This record gives sequence, structure tokens and C-alpha cells, in this order.
Amino acid sequence: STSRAPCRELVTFTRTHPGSCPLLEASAASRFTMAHSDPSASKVVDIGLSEEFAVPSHVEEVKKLMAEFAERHGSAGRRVVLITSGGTKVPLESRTVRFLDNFSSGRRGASSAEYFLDSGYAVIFLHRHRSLYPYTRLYTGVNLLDSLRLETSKEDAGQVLVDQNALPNIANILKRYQAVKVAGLLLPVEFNTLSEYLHLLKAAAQALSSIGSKAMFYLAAAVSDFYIPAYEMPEHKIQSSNGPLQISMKMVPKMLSPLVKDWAPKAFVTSFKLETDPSILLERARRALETYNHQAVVANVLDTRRGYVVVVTKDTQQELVLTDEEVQKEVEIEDRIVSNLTAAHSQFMSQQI
Ligand code: PAZ
Repeated sequence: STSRAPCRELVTFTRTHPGSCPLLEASAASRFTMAHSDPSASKVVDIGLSEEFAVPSHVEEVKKLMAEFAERHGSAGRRVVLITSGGTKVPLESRTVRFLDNFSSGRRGASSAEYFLDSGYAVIFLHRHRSLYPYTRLYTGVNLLDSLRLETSKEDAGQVLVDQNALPNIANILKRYQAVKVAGLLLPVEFNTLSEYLHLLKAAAQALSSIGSKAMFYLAAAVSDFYIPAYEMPEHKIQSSNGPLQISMKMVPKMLSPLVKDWAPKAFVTSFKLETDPSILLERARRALETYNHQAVVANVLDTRRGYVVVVTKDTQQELVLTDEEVQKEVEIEDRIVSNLTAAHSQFMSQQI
């Protein structure tokens, strides 16, 4: 349907866009505001995603690939983890020039994928386009052309050689990467926008439901809480000649609720909770567990996330901390998170039988 929803959650506007809700406004105030007037909208559980979030054209095709992947590995007795990684992008215009981004480098998701693979899991890696990727993440910042050399001597002319000093540990990393590739253990799926993320996550959850408790969800992506529905978005670039911009956004429906209740009710589900204020972190993590009734929340603070997290479950609260010495030795906290959660997943599976 193209019918418009009432704009009750929007602030007052002075300028309207033809054919849309008066969502974007030029006002005298030089600021960027978000309206919070309808927080109950975030509690929606039955998500009719297609009306407000444009459906990606390839979603059915990707869902089939994910279902085949889950079926193949599940019937081989392997567990499958769906990792989400990177930040979502929320467009402000349909022909997008400007957008709102959630911060995440993708390092947590990419490094965790490697540790899950090392632990015998097959991995669906749902990640933001161009965010960090398993194995290649270790070489971000390296200029590829500076790490290669073209042979000019007569016998080897034209051959390309790798400078192993420029790519530390490359032979070992390549060996691990190729083993994963040959065994078909890693299925990468990309998203860019919030709409793509939501539709692909739903498709993944449905695709993984066939393997029951062998499935784990590891939801590390940084997902926007705010969006502009497709039917309220201006088509063209917002004009600065109209003055300062004021924006009002709706609350994104919480996907965890239908994921846990309806789409993959037997799976082991871990969400992540990011805060910048440490004093509210654990209370928020506990609240999420109570609200969604899933298995674990990994709580972390932006500034300390590389060395300290708390894994919160209904009955436990475990701090995972790296010592200075471990940081020196380049130990990664994702190694600890993954080993904690794979153990919890084993226990969870044994209780389901
Ligand atoms: O991707 P990254 O390694 O830079 O950061 C990881 C993280 C902080 C995005 C992740 O640990 C996390 O907390 N994700 C959930 C974010 C949220 O609460 O929206």
C-alpha cells in the first residue's frame, strides 16, 4: 500500500515536501533534532517491514542461499552462527546524498567470525559493505601495491612477488582463509542501509530456523534506533538554500522480539549493548534480557570495548578483561567472548534434547 501513516510522532513543520508527510523542515534554528514523542512505536513486534522499509531486490535469493548453507552444515552436525557486523545507514533522501550512520568499524564481528570458524562453526557474516572482513581485516591500512613487487629479471619477468614484511604472517593467514573457503564455511552477505539490514536479518532468522538449537545469533552490528519511513522520504536532495534543517525520525521496530519468539525460537541468541555512559550499561543489558527473553547480552562501553566486556545471562554476569600484558601480546577480547558463548551454546543445546 502507498497510503500514508498519520504523522503523529512528528514535530511541527513549516515547510512540506509534495506527496509526503511534512518530514523535513527548514527552520530558523540551526540544529539537527530528533523527535522522541512516540517511544511506544519501538515495541511493535509484528513487523510489516515491506511498507516502511524498502525490500532489497535480492532478499529471496539470499534467503535461499542462507537456508541451503544452514541445511548443509546442520545436517553435517555443524553449528551455524549468524554474525551481524558494522553500522547501518539511514538515508534522508530516496535518491540518497545524505544519510545517518551508526558507528562500528566491523572489527568485533570480523574477528569473532575467525574465532567461531576456529571453534568449528560455519559462519553467515551479515556485514556492512566495506566494513572489516575476516582475515583481510588484519591488513587494513596496508597499501596493496606497496606490498607487491614486479620481477624484472629475465627469467622471472612479469611475475608478482609478495613482500612478507609488508604483510606480516601472510602465509599463515592465507592458509587459514583458504581452508575456510575450500570447505565453504563462510557465507558473506552485505548490507548498506537499515532497510537492507532488517530484511536480511529476518530472512536469515527464517533460514536458520530449520537447524533449531544448532543455530546461534551474534548480533554485534550497530543498528540505528531511528529512521524515516520510505513513504515519508523526500525524493530529491534536500536544498540548503531553504535554510537550516530540522529532522524528525520514527523509532525502528525491535527485531529481537519476533526473532526470538517467532522466526528462530529454538536458536541461541546473543545481542550486544553499547553505551557511552558506564553507569547505565548493566541495567540496560539486564533490561534487554528481560524484555526479549533471549540467552545473552554482551555489554560494552565505546571507549573500553577492546579490553573489557560483561557477558550477562539470566543467572550470570561474567566480566571478560584483558590485562596490559595480554594487550601487548595482541590477545583479542573476541577470543574470550567467543569461547564464553560457544560453551554457553553447548550447554543450551544439551538442555534442549
Ligand atoms: O565494530 P566495532 O568493533 O568497532 O565495535 C563493536 C560494537 C561496539 C559496535 C559492538 O560491540 C556493539 O556493541 N554492538 C551493538 C551496538 C548497539 O548497541 O547498537
